[in-house]
Amino acid sequence: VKQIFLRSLLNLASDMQKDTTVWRNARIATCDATMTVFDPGAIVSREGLIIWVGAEQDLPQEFKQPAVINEDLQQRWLTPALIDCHTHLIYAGNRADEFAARLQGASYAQIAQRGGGINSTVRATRAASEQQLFDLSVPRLQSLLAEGVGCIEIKSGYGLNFETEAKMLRVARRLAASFPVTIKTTFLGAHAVPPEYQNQTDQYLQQVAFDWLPRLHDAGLVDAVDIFCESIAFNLQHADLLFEQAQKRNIPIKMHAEQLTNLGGSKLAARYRALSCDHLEYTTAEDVVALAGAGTVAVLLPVAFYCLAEKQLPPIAALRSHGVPMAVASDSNPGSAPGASLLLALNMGCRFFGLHAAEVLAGATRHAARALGEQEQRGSLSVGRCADFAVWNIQSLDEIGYWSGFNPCHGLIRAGRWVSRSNSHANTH
Ligand code: DI6
Ligand code: FE
Repeated sequence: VKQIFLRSLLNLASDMQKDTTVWRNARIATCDATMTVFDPGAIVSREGLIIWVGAEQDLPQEFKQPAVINEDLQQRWLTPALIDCHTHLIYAGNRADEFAARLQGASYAQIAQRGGGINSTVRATRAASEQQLFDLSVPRLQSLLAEGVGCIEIKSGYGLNFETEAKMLRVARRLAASFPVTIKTTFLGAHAVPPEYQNQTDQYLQQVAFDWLPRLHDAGLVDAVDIFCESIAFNLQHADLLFEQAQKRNIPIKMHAEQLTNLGGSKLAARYRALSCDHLEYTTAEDVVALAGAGTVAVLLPVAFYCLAEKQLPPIAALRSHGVPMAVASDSNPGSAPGASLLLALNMGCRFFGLHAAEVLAGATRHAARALGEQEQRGSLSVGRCADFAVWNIQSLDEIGYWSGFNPCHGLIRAGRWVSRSNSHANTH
C-alpha cells in the first residue's frame, strides 16, 4: 500500500510537470516596462504560457525534476517573439514600375493621382483568386517568421469593394490557421477611393462605415479599423464618421495620420483613444501632447520614410519627452515599403529617426503589443503571458537594431515549442 501510494504521488508530481519546459542558460530580455535582464536566466513554459521567469540560480526545485523538459540555450539571448504591428502583407502584383518612375522624379502623390499607386494594387488584388492571394503572401510571412516575429497585424485595403476586402481578411485568417503566428486583422476599406466611386468620396466612405464595417465585423473578420487620413485619400470628417461607427461597436481604432501632410489626424485619433496612430512624419509637438494624454501608441514606419525619400522626420524628441510609447513596424506593402523585414525597419528606426537600441527593442515587443491591444498576452516576458520567444545568435541586445540586411535570429518558439531553429552555433564570443 505504501509503495502504491508513493508511486501515485510520484505520478502526480510528474503529471503536474506535463508539457513543462525549462529554457535555461539563456540571457533573457523581459522587455517589460523596467527592461529587466536575467543573465544567466531561465524561463519556464507550460501549456503555452510562461509560468516562471527569473535568474537561473533562483529556479525553483520543482522545475529540476526529470519530467521537466530541459532546453539549454547555450547563452543565447532570448526576447519575446517580435511583433510587427503595421503591415499590408496581403496583395497581388508589385509596383516596381512606380519605383522606377519615382527614380525619374515622379512623386508618390502624383502617381496616385494618375490612377496608379494603391489603385494599381487594387486591380491586381481583385483579379487574384483567394488561393493565389494566399500563395503570394506566404513568402512575405515566412520572411517575418524567420526574423523571430510571432505576431503580425495585417490590413485589408487593396480590395475597396466588399467581396475583395472580405477575401483579403479571409486570407489573413487562413494564414493564421496555417502558420505558427498570431495575426490581428485591420479593416482598411478607407485606404483609397476606388475608380467606381471617383469624385464620390463621401458616398464611398459611407458605404465603408455603415455597410461593410458592420458586415465584416459580424463575420468575425475584423479586429480593428483603420483609415488613410491624407490629402490624397480621406479627410478628417471622413475619419470622424468612420470612428463613430467603430466606437458604437467597440471596434479598436488605428489611423494612418500625418504621413505626407498634417490634417489633424493625430488629434482626432487621440480624441477616440485610438490604439495607435501611425506614420506621424508631419505630426506637431502639440499633436504629441494629445497622443500622450490618450495613451495612444505612435507607430513609426521608417521603411516607408526611406522608400519615399521623405525628408520630414517624425517628432521623436517630443514623443520621447512626453512618454508616448513608440512602436516600430515594417509597413510591408508594394508601394511605399516593398519587402518584409522588421529587423530592417528597426535598423532604419535607429539610423534615420535616431531611436536608441533599447527603444527599437521595446518598439518591436512591448509597445507593438499595445498598438494591437495585446499587451496583456504578449510583447513582454512575465508569468501568464504567452510562451512565444525569439532566440538570437547575438552578443548584446544592441545587435537587434544594428544589422542591416543580415538576420541574427536563431529560432522561434511558439506556445512553448520550437517552430524553427537554425543549426548555427551560439555566437557568444
Ligand atoms: N500609407 C502607406 O505607406 C501605405 N498605405 C498607406 O496608407 C502605402 C500603400 C501603398 O502604396 O500601396
Ligand atoms: Fe501603412
